Amino acid sequence: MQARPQARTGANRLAVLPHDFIWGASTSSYQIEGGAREGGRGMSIWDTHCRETGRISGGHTGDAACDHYHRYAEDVELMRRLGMRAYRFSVAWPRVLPRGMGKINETGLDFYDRLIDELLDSGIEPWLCLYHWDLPQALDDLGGWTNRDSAGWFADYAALLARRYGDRVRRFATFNEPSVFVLFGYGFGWNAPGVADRSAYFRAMHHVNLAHGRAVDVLRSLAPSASIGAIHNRQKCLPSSSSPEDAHAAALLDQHWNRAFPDAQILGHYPPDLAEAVESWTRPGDIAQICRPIDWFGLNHYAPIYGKATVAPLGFAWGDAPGGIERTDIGWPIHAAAFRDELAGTAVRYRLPIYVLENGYGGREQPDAEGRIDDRRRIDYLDAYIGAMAEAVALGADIRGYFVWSLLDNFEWGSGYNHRFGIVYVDFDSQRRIPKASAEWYAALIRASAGGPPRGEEP
Ligand code: GCO
Repeated sequence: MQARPQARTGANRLAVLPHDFIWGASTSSYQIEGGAREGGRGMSIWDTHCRETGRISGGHTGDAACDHYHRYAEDVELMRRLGMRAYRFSVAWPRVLPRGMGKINETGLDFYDRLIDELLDSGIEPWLCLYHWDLPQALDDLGGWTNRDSAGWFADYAALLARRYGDRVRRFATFNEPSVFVLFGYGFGWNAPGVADRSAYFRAMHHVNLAHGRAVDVLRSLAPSASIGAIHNRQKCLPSSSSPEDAHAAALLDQHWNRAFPDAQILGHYPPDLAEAVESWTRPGDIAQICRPIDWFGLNHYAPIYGKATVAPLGFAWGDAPGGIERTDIGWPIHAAAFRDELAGTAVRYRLPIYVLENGYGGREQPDAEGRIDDRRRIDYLDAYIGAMAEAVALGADIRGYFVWSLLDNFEWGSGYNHRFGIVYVDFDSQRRIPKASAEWYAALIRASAGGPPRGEEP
């Protein structure tokens, strides 16, 4: 048994957190479920993407992933043992509607019934994300998010989930990181469906926003106790160099990366440099349909990102961080103060309760000779970032939960299984789970988090 690490974020720093502060973990369907050909599941755009040569490191796919489809009870027990109060997961749209619409797959619905019931029986609150990037391939064949009908497809999918799970699930997130899957999937072409086209990018941006608003209406009407939000990445956008061109590119990247979706969904307008570009796809009443009242802001954050000048159609390119900064084992910058500032800024801009629904450390750790994983760098990262979150609370940000990314090492998109984000190690050959030192540290932190004064009614 590994030495039980003391929570270095002193309990006194956590005293600013509300007494009902929620500690949890997050995952996503394509990254952990596996069972890609089981139980009637249909193809997703990521099944297709992984089969395109050169797309994924090592030719890895999500076919087996963490085999959560079969091992979900074991994984829920892990969370219970670690003292987690909540679990954010996503439903694989093609597992419940194999062609994205029409014929329902009862076996797929049954899987999430079992998962939700296992969580509730273990005293863990299910947080259900409707979409974490695995669009049914059959809908992509109809244009996917570039097709304005996608808002209706998504609303019908939301209705199916609300009717089936609304009696047991209160927390619903419409989308995970829309700016990432739209920019990387339709702007840069790096992620599924691998399109790099300016027009497709802005059509997808607007239709995903429309789909969000349509789903909020459906959830409100079919799951009356629903507490609804959306999950957005919020990261400071910095220039790769001191050139004025890179500064302009970073400012433009900020509008696309941080504001294209929350500004439309919460403030009721697109950022200035995007409004004209989406105008072609906007119809009267669209903004009112997009901007529907929600209950909380889901915030994902790892590190600042960098923009640089380019002649490419979007006017910015993905830049590198300058040398000489601290980085994780997979090269991501470490900058806890930027997290604090992002939380404080988000609280002021959107004036919603905030739940941190992703934050974590990407590494490459392997078990030592005794089979232990002493991931000290992950503990240091989590300690620094949770401390920064507490500082943001002390500055007045209404932050009500923290969900570590991730419970398990999992399929990290283009990096396959090479980048490990779990506090629990997964041996992908045997599917054995090994809690890392960070898991025990996180459990100790949860116990130490006495929390401060109540904050009134939860949203
Ligand atoms: C994202 C996704 C997660 C990632 C995690 C680490 O932000 O890309 O929400 O699916 O796995 O953020 O990159």
